[in-house]
Amino acid sequence: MSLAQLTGFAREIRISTLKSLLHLGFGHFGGCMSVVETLAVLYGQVMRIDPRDPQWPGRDYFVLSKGHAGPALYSALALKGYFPPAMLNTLNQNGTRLPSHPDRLLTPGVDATTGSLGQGVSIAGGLALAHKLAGRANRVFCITGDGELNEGQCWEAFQFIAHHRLNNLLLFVDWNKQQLDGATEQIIRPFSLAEKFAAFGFEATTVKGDDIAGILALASPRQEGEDRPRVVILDTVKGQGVPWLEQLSNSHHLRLDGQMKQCLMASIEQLEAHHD
Ligand SMILES: Cc1ncc(C[n+]2csc(CCOP(=O)(O)OP(=O)(O)O)c2C)c(N)n1
Ligand SMILES: [Mg+2]
Repeated sequence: MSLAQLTGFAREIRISTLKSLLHLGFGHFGGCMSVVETLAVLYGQVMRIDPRDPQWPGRDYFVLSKGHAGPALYSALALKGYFPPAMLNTLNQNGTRLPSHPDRLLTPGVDATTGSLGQGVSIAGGLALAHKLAGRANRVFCITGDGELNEGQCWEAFQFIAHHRLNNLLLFVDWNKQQLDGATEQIIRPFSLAEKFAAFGFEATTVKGDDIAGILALASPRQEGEDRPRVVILDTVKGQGVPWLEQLSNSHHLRLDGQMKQCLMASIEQLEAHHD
């Protein structure tokens, strides 16, 4: 996809995610919005995948370690053709194949079951090691949240990933500066993520989380000899791309009241009216 197409794909993911959450009436709005552009780059351009054959052994793998952003992933998958977009209206309903958090046994295209924060990073490390040991070219992509980094398990996994020189794994941190119950600075101060990752053996780069060209440039495969795994710190805003959500300090999980529904419908209309 061209940059313009990726921008359009991101907008489609954003609209579709907002619609599915509006239909449900509640959900993790803020953290879904902040990963939209990264999902667009990965699913629109970077990952080798075959939506007609979700289990294709040669595919690249994706682990949404911040599993509460599942609805954004589902929209990307539906738009890529893994399943009919109409299924998005079953989000988080009884009997659905789209639970609020991803389940690899339920949803075509979901490679890892996540939602318990910290665990996805370890799963991604294990997948990357398995591919490397087998001499396979599959890559592994993983998105973790900045609040999720409070989990000690993440840092165990990062040591493991760097020790095993898993340069076939690309890690993204959604640095939206907010977690469930407030600002990350207030809850457990993260200090410099880039310096911490560098100390853990990663090559760390920060990019604006809506800079599609910048994210794309950092997602290229590591070259021969570039043994350090790469982490891309996404400088995002919780609620990204939806102005009234960006203003909220509590967009982590919203149960929509009448006024919020109106705001959301207006935002969807604006996004739908916009053409690049
Ligand atoms: C082990 C575990 N503890 C607590 C939770 C509840 N929980 C869900 S999201 C969240 C906050 C995560 O913050 P962050 O990673 O910054 O997410 P984002 O801002 O990207 O939405 C918490 C505490 C969980 N899912 N798993
Ligand atoms: Mg966060």
